[in-house]
Amino acid sequence: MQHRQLAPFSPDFLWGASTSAYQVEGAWDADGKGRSVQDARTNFPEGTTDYRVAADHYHRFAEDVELFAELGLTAYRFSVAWTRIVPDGDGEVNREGVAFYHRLIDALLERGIEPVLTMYHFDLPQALHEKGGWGSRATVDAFTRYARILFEEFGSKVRYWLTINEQNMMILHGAAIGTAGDAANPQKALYQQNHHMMLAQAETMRLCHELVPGGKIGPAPNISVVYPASPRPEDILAAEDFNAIRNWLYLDMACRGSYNPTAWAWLTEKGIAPEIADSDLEILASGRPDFLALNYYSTATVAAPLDGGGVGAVDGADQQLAVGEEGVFRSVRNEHLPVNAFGWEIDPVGFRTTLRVVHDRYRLPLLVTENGLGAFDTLEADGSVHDPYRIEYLAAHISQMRAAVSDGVEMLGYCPWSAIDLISTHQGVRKRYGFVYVDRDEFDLKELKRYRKDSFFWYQQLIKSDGSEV
Ligand code: BGP
Repeated sequence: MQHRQLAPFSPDFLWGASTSAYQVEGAWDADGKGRSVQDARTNFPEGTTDYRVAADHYHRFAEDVELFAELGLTAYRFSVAWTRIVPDGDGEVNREGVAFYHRLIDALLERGIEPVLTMYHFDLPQALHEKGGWGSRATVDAFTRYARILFEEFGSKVRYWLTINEQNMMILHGAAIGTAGDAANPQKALYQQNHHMMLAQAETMRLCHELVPGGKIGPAPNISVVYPASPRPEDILAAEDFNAIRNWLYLDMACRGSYNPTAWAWLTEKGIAPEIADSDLEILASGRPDFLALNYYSTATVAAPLDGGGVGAVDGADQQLAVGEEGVFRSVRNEHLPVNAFGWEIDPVGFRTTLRVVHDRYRLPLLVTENGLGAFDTLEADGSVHDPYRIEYLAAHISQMRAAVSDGVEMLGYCPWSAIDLISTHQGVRKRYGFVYVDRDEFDLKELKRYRKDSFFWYQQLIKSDGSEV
């Protein structure tokens, strides 16, 4: 639909930006912090670095928050490292870790920046991992206890809470994100982990409403609509199936407290359905989100499986590149879409469609917690960074988000990835997303000095205009 006049963004729309603890903080063992699975990770692709220093935000957060204020952010989405708060996941509380997030949150609030707190972003405590991780029910209790600590500590300061970042990607791309482990039936193990995360999430949402007056909480999966490769009914069915497996499994559970029927049929058919205890259903039904957060980078396009088998897996699959599923769908390249330097398709219109479909399905306000372009940036001799490609990407997505608002979608805000350069989940430092350039290479830390990119000044102007000057 074309609108003759686009609706404005509301004046209290949150114009933010995002990071996650293990990708930005560094200081991986400072001040009593425990090791997370990310700190213990050794399977980094050749040429990439680890997260031990990252952007050294832990030591430079004050300078970074100043930059965020100058940028004009009205929200900042960050994650708390579970291992700073409870180093071994379920034991003693580390007061120094708690104090760090108080300092960060206070600095944000002093500058009128709304903190949006993710409780868990890919960095499970290594000690819990060694005891079975999300495969064990004990991790549900450890997470709920950790959540309670966060609510009690920060509940008077933080209004917006996110439970688990991209739970669906941890399950669908367990090998890429490091959750797969080496169980005899890795997929079954992953869906058992998934079930436990769902329980932890439901308990946490319920707890938030009990402990944080006025607090708002939601899940933060990676959601994008799945297109059929053609109008062939079999392709449309394949797209519906993958929509159920990729998207609705997670959002139906968060919003309705039950398994999506199509996804459940697939889990049962494959023999990978999780074990469910009687009391689980009650727990799952007891938590409800106040809004839905979602990360969006691109859409997926799929076709019906071939008779002779074959799923069209994409080489080097990461969290955005779909892999197929034998007998269900195969992934195909969408020839209508350009790709970025890392093979991810770029689809701003798909963003509008995704926002509409999710809003229509669940009728909850939406908060975009990630969207952005990973690219190779160049720091010029005069300290400038020219990133017109990033501006183009963000402008196109913001325009489509405005169209979605005009279509009737209720939006709380937009937090693109990322506020500042940080370590990519898969491609190290060289794949940059930030508005602020951090001067370091993969292995040469240099001085980690901060530089404002062209996109910084562009986003600053956009925020000043309440999103009207895209
Ligand atoms: C999402 C993650 C982020 C971030 C982003 C970009 O899946 O939630 O943590 O990494 O993707 O991905 P990448 O760094 O692999 O380009």
